[in-house]
Amino acid sequence: MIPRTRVAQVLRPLARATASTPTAASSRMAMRCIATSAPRLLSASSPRRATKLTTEMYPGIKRDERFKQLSSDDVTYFKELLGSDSALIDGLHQDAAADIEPFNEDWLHKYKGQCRLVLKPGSTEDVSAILKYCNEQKLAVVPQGGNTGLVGGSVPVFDEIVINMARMNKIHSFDEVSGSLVADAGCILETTDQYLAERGAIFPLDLGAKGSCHIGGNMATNAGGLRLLRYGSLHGSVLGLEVVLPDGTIMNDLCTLRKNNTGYDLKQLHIGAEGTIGIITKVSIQCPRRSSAINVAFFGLESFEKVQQAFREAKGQLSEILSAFELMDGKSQSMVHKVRPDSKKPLEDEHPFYCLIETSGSNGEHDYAKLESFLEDVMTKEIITDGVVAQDATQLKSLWSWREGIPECLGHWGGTYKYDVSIPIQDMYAIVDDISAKMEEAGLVGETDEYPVVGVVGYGHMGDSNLHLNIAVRRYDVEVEKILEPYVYEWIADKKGSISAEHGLGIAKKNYIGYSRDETTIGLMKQIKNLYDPNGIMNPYKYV
Ligand code: FAD
Ligand code: 2HG
Ligand code: ZN
Repeated sequence: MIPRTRVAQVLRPLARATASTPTAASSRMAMRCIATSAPRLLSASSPRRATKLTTEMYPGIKRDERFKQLSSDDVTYFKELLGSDSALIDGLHQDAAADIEPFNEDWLHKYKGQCRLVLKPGSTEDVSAILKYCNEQKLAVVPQGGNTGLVGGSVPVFDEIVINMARMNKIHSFDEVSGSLVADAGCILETTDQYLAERGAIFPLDLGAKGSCHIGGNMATNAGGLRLLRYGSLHGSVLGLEVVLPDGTIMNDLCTLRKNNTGYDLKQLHIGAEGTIGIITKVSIQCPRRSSAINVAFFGLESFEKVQQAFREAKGQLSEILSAFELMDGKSQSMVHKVRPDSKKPLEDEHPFYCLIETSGSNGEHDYAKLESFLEDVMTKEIITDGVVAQDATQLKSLWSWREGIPECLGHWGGTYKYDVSIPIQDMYAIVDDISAKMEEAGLVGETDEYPVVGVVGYGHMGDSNLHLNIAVRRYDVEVEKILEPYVYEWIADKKGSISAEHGLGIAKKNYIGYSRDETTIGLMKQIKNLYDPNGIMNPYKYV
């Protein structure tokens, strides 16, 4: 049983707020605005191999003959339209491979396209003119935000033109009474959240890639992230969107009201459409008040059964102040530690499972009392084995880094196979043990370079029954893939789970959609795609 003194040692009351002195709670809140990791910065020692072209990895995909090859005339048209050299990267007339590479290759270094033109529109009208032209000329395009997507959706497969939204990054308005924010799609999530923090509000989404991803990309993927448990899905918080359709038509549905039942809610189709039926250019979103008291606790537990018990207790006892309940298995934490040996581990001993709980409320003393009594209760009941609570902003950030840093650390050895699944909660972790055993049996896991697999880990958003099954590898390897697919998808379908809880389909899961959607639903999706994009120019070879 966890010694009670340990919790007594680590917990202390929050300082009271005064007008002039920053409190522990307010400094914690400020700290949460700071990105804990810059997603593109993999450790310099990462032994990364050159990324293969997607067309080599997927030899079955053929270039769609309906699409025109890019010509000099096309490039001239776009140069005149955008009017500035910095708004375009021309790889047709010059060798711009190095400049184009960051737009051609995904964050995982798993997918690599052959694009020779990157366009960076500066306005909705630019996007409209680009798409109108591309649609008439049958030039295929890939909308791109921060390029942090994990399913290969944000990069071309063949020579599609990349339309990168980074230059459209203005915040247009924020109503401090209603909480509605209107901003360009290319605003970086973290920057937008900082803007809101200065006004006492919070963006209702947070994720590890916040320093790079765009809010337009977040909408296009219907990103879930670390606090869906508290703020809900973007389908609920988005109030309106401005979207440019594939023929250049601008759909202005930038409503700033919470209630609007006048007809079909067309914006919902674009949330999670992954750039296949239009380009989101502006977002209107409901932003809650930022909590003034934030606490983070980190515990070790001896079984997944205990994790479920802790979650049930947390929901019951912390109810309205619970803002995150994240799960990490022991293996994921030891791999983070291997990559960052200088970071002090939150708990001295090793545990099979860890959880991170965050509370966010408006009354520090009340929240503290609730958290303290929750922790005492779960320790007394021997649900958790050991635990710590952040005492200041630095500790809070450090505890979160053990969770948020997992995707980046797992990439350290060369690559990661990622499965992002929803499974009924009682079965959520079993797939990790199952895949781990299969990899071991096949002799694919080991410490040295001859073994492709470094480790099989599970972590994720326990509060949403969303597990991230990750297989960290030294190289992408066909023997590993044979074990994983379609087995993982069959496993999920058998449990009536979802093969894509939050990252989307992209190219990675296009062929597996049938494991989570029936034929009628897929048929309707295809009709919608054809209705909006009859020439198929938007993000081809992906999604449905
Ligand atoms: P991109 O990667 O550029 O694009 C993603 C898709 O959206 C592509 O299909 C692209 O064509 C389309 N798209 C982009 N912008 C637009 C636009 N303006 N209009 C139309 N289509 C567009 N995801 C989660 O859900 N939860 C997480 O917790 C989470 N954590 C992550 C942590 C790390 C370290 C990393 C690297 C990724 C994480 N992701 C997570 C995945 C990724 O960050 C999200 O999917 C994010 O929403 C993608 O935004 P982006 O701007 O980078 O989009
Ligand atoms: C997270 O929750 C992200 O950290 C990324 O969704 C998960 O990399 C992954 O598999
Ligand atoms: Zn996630």
